[in-house]
Amino acid sequence: MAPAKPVLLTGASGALGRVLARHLGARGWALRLTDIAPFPDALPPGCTFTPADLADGLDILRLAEGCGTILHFGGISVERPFEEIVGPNLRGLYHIYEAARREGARVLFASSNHSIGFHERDVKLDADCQFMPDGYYGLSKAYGELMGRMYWYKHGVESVLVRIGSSFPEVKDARMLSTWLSYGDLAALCERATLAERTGCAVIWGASANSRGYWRHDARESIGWAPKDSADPFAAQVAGVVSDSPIQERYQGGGYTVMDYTRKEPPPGALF
Ligand code: 15L
Repeated sequence: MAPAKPVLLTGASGALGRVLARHLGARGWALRLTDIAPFPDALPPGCTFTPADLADGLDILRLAEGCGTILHFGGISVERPFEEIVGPNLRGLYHIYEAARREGARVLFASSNHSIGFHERDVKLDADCQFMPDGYYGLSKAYGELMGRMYWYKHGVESVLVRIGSSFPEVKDARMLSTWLSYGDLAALCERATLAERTGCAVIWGASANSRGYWRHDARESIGWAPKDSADPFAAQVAGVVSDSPIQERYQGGGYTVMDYTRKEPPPGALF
């Protein structure tokens, strides 16, 4: 089933954007694809691509005109210095939410597990857990989730805030046995987030049905999404693929926690 109104997909030229363009385009969705980089694939029928910079609020307003949902996968998707993050991920997100407010559109925000990356791996987290960003990138995702919440309470803009674990074609290391989100599960989640009658402001863990998962209790039932895949069959292959850093192996955010890490003594127990 295709949504009644066009859907704006930002970050369309990135790995996840391309997966979604292909999957949703094949279902006959009218997608407006955008990215700062050219779209490298053939355009699905009925879809358009318009290059745009998230820094340009007017361009984003124009692109969102008449759209019912914005699938926001644009911006910086890895840890970078603060000055590189601030434009696309903070100011750019403001442009997305202003466009959604003007159109009465829903936003699916591609948040990340790095908004909570400094939680320990042996703790099971619910969606209302404390933000514990593990870098400037994770901090921008926590900000994005809070922006979604503000626009919901203040302006009634609906959001589905998806804390994506690790969305790749395959499970590559032991951590991903907990964090993996298959492309199929990601695409189904975006479908449900768009088609659900109401979402309010929903936080959902973007992970497949991994028995070693770190996360539980979120709003998935309210939008009718349940993951079908699991990292479990990869266990024998990747269980031994771990780093030699006790910090990296201690926290859910893995490798991001040790980037530019300068703390001398490991924190005793919980960090707060
Ligand atoms: C993310 O948020 C990144 O976008 C992705 O490249 C992976 O690093 C992923 O997190 C992860 O934590 O595995």
